[in-house]
Amino acid sequence: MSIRTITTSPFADQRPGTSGLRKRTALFSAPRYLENFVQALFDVAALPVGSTLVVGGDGRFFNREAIDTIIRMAAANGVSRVISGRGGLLSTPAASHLIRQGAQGGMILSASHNPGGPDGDFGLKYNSANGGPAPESFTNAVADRAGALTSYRLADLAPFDLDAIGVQVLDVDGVGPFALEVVDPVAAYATLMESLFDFAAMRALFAGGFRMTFDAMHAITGPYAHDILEGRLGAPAGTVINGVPLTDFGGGHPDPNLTYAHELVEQLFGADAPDFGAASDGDGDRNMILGRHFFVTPSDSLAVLAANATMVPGYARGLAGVARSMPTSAAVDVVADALGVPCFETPTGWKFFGNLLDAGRITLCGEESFGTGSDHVREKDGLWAVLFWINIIAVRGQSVETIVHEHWARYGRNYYTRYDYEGVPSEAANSVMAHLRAQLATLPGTALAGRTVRAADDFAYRDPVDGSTSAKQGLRVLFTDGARMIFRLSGTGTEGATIRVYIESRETNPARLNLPVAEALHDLVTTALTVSDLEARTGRTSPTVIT
Ligand code: VG1
Ligand code: CO
Repeated sequence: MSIRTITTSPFADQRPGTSGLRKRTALFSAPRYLENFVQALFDVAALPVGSTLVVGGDGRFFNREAIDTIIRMAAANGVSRVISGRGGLLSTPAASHLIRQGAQGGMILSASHNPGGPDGDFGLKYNSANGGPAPESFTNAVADRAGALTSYRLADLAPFDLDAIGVQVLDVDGVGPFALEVVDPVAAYATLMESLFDFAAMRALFAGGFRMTFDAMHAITGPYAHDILEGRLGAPAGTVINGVPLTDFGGGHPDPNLTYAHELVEQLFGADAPDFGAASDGDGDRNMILGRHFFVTPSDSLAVLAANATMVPGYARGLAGVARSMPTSAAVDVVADALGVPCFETPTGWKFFGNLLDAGRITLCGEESFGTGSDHVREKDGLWAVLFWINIIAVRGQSVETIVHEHWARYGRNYYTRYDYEGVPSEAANSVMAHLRAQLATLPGTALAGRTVRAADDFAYRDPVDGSTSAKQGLRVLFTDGARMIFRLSGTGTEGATIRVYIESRETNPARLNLPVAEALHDLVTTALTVSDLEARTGRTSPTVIT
């Protein structure tokens, strides 16, 4: 089979955002769009001849067709082996693990929590040999290359079968043999989980009547959760709901939050609720944790995992350090302080944790957006977080609610909420940010919401490992009592702009640890809306989603 060079014209809009390139499916599947971006990735990655590439996705509409094209382009760009999951399926953390087992890179096909289908979204992210999302220097170079390409390379391979587990050797003229290796998407990942958690104790917990519901939201984690929870851990059949991956996620929004995972939320807040509830997103890297009639905010979840880590075999030796994204609450900072380990504050997006993890400076990290992970892979990992919680519950023998309440009593509570305004016209969103930015210098020292502003800035990050810098990562207003208001624009949306407002206040008074979140944060929220002039500038009187 021969290699063809096909003429193309460049695309100027292929700049990856917070987590890869995300666009409407109709655009991604338009002629040459995917091909152009993939060629730009190969050109910038400059993989040595003979490299191995992992390719897989969350099974959304266009997953298979995209993988088919990527395999042919990989063969034409010097890759000699592609590893994919059966049917082209791989969760994001499982793909990260496979890359780390010896590949030179990977391409993950997903638009994560965004809806899929012909009218939904599609995405593609490049991960480096460490298994993590490529750094900003790489994604910027890809965007430049994508805007300048004039041709791409494709090999006319003999037919291959993405559903047949095993190695298929396909010949490429003038290059030699090219191998496609199709693996069980779950096996290696499940083995990794068994190496980290006390499966015997967790099996005993389920055998003792512990009940949970895991909502896979018709996305990628279904097969993983069936295998690990119902198979290896002996949870009763029916523990996993919506466990069959569908190309359109059953028409749903595969975002594990209180709004979109409503079936799960109804169970956990209803009569006869199970002990524990959890959900993951489209590509399996996010997690939502629920107890009976109880919601754990992702920022608190990270803090609880850090505080209890040594109960879990994989982390029994303790933590080297922790990290959180800037808008994530400082709950984990308090735990790090108590443990005497460093805590790093990074910009939003998992790629910023990569260097810290590679350098062994952190063991756990997380984001407020339902993302938690560790040095076991280089992506956040939804099912891993769920197993971590089950392991802690098995050791402590307490409910989720008791564990969190004891945590607040010991470390204090960081009340937290996030308001998302989706689909705002870009001009209006930019005007809100410009209006805020213009005030930053005047805010320190002023009184707002009954507090005093300590500092206000546009968050800039300097990577402590390689010294690279990233500017304009979100506007922060920091108060002397630890409260914060943060404003940033999303980098994962595909329609207009999304404004995110993050509000936090710290409470250590034992009499005030159990207020409704809306009450505890009421004054700060009102102030944030006033200072930003958000409602007048966007015409929005309420957010699309409140977390
Ligand atoms: C959002 C979250 C961010 C997360 C990113 C990718 O980005 O806020 O914390 O890393 O999604 O998550 P943004 O730019 O829209 O705020 V995933 O699960 O979509 O890969
Ligand atoms: Co995701």
